[in-house]
Amino acid sequence: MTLIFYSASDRWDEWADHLRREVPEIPLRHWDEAGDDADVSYALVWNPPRGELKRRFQNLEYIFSLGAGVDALLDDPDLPTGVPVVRMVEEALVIGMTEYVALHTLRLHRRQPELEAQQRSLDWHQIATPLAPERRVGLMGLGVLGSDAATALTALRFDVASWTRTPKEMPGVSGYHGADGLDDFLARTEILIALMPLTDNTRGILNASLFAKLPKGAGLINAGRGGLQIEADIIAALDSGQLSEAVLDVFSTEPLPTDNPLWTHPKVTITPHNAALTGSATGAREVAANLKRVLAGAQPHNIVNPNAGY
Ligand code: NDP
Ligand code: OXD
Repeated sequence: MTLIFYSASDRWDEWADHLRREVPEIPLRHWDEAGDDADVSYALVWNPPRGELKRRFQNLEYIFSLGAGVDALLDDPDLPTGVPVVRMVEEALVIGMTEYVALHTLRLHRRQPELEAQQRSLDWHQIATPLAPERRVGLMGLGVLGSDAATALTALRFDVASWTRTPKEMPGVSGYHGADGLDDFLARTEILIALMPLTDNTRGILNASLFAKLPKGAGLINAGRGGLQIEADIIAALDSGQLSEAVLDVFSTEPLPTDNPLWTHPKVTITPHNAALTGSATGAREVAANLKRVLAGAQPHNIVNPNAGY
């Protein structure tokens, strides 16, 4: 019942320490270490080489994702069939994302990028902004990450709404859902924050026709997935003034190629997919708790619904 680990970006030594402390009863090895692949029951992975989980591990019972988003895993046409995928839900991701959302919502709300441009040209010029209760912020996605961000935004007194796939109620947040609720949600949203998974239903949703339904000069923050956005439409909307600013953490191609025009656009803030990073200590604790559930004969929490894609 070995647990195998693969990630090109997460530190194996840290994860190994934490996992061995949390679940010493489960043998652990790195993907590249020699061993009997037939013994592997669990995989803990981020962007593993396509097709390899199926090719190597015939007795897999669960695939644990090191990230909250599982789009890349589910996109593998050779993902082992019938093996449940479990997504990452843990507190470092939640806290990190809420910091990111609060930081950039406040930056856009207070028109901080314009103040920074003024400083660069030695221009002393006050910009008056409304107070938070008069600023309408809209979250696309009110899941584990979106709901914590919404709690912080409502504590800052923003006027917050959410748009979700299924009806969602949260105190202090106006809820919209489904295709029927989208236009009303967009019409009232001055700062739009995308915190949705990338699925067949959300791919390319941040496009020209959606931007046209926002009030002119709205701000955009995308910390969900690059595949949600059409980059050329963002640039066109910024150039026409339909969008005032875009804060982008995620891109269709990562790292963002150096010749991509988003890098140098004056109204774009780029961050390198670091809105929230899975914590090795906190993440290992959650994986261990799930493995203990499995050893006790129960199902792990946070199993992905393959039909919904998240
Ligand atoms: P959850 O699964 O908890 O929440 C997803 C939310 O998106 C839910 O509210 C869901 O609606 C909504 N949603 C899904 N599909 C649709 C749709 N078709 N229309 C409208 N709403 C939809 O995910 P998390 O909050 O944990 O994570 C969200 C995403 O954030 C991840 O999938 C990942 O892509 C991204 N992420 C990015 C990171 C970064 O550093 N940039 C770090 C971590 C995650 P409903 O409530 O009805 O189910
Ligand atoms: C995630 C991510 O999905 O880091 O966890 O993007």
